[in-house]
Amino acid sequence: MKSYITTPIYYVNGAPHIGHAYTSIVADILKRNRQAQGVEMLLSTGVDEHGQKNQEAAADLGMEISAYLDMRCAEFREVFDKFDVQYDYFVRTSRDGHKQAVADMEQSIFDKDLIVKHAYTGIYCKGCEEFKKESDLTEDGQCPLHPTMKVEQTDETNYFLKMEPFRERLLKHIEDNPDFVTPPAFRTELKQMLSEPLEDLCISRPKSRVTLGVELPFDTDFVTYVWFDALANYLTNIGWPEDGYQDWWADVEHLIGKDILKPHGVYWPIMLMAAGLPLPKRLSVHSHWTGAGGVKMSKSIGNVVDPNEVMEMMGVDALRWYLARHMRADSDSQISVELIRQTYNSELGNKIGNLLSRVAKFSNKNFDGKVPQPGPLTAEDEALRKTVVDAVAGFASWMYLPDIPGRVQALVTAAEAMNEYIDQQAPWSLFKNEETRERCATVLYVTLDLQRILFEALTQVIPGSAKKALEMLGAPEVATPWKAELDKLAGGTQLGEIVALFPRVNAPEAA
Ligand code: ME8
Repeated sequence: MKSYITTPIYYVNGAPHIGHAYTSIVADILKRNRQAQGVEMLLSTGVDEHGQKNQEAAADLGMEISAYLDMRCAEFREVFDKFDVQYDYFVRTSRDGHKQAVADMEQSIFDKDLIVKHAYTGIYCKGCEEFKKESDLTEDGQCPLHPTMKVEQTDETNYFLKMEPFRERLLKHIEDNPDFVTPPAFRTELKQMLSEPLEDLCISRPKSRVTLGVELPFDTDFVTYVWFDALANYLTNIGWPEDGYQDWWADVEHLIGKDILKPHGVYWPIMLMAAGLPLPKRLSVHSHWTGAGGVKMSKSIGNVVDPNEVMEMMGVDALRWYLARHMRADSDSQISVELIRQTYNSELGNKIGNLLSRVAKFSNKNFDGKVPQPGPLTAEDEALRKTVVDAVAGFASWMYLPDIPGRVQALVTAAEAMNEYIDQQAPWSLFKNEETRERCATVLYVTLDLQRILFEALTQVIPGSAKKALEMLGAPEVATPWKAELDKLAGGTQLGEIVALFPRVNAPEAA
């Protein structure tokens, strides 16, 4: 089986930030989850290089456009690489093959008389790269998503895709496929967007205003609207219109933030219907990260979380963990360096890392650097094994975006159960008497083997740290397909070098 996950392709009018890192990291978690089930995966992420705001950002820096795009593109790639995002395809919309395929799609829709040319007067938001209605704006006439970018009154002749002929069909598709948009709050929002007749979608920009884009195949005075071009990446990445793309397209999940529900839930399906192509299987929508206290992150407030700063202070997995664990399904979630630090210390440090280092160090010292040989198991041992295996199996079954926080919580619960067991069984006391030493070995064995299972599951969330933990345990390679299986860590296995996985990070001294 094949499965294809996409992230949005990000505008390069600024450096990558935590929101971009989030969607690409959760895409990576989903990819690893499905790969562990033996599914062949394709993950695409990348950058959206066209449009007015990228063009203006290059001009603001006084840079030549292609040098500017190369610079930003490298910054995005670097963040994804540092944060262990295993993308298979890094999208750049300036790629020739992409541009040609976009032109092919436009021509095919034009040939069906679904694209018309007419004059248009409207309000344009460069931030969204979209025309807005008065009712979309705030009381002082600004775009609520981009309050610092002034909207512009625009009066031009352009090409438009007819949308209304497809509205009923799209609504029916949403009705017939309850999982087309998840979580349900965004499905409701999308249905609301489709509850009234749709205006035609402007799919061109005159070259007098924007030059950075794909030239229209049927009128060279225009470039393609950046959203039309960008959305098409999902198909051009997998080789459309050449044969073979169908295998991936049959199971595609688009991950998006709620800010871009309309282009993905309205424009994209209608573009596909107009081109006579099947709709994607699933749109998984997430809310936004805000600063502490629910305040929008902004440079002027100084509450922007810089992924690189978090990495330097606590490592890559502190951020991956926080992002996976604390995004709520359909409401905004808070993030700050301090919140990440607290979660890192309390969960990764105290609950997961300390247990491993305590048990592995004790076994290393007292059992000749080896995994102790277990004796007969007690009811308590069996109960813990069942709790952990059930929790890990629950975590590891097929995951969609909104499932991630709950699934990660199940792993924390498993770690808590192990900590409780160790406190109750107290192997350190058992070791002191000759007659309870075998029991001590069994308790250590049970926890080491269960921690192996826990860290095998954690390779999907925090791959770098999980790999180190498995090396410490002397665990065999994680098999693919994988499932939670007991007793794969043999008694007598040589333990690896014991290192602190999540060393405590103290709050920076108050200035
Ligand atoms: O919209 N919290 O690009 P973009 C969570 N080029 N996620 C966030 C976020 C936040 N605070 N801020 C941004 C575009 N994101 C288009 C997309 S796709 C064919 C074209 C993430 O740079 C989230 O995934 O504005 C959001 O949808 C995306 O970045 C917007 O990125």
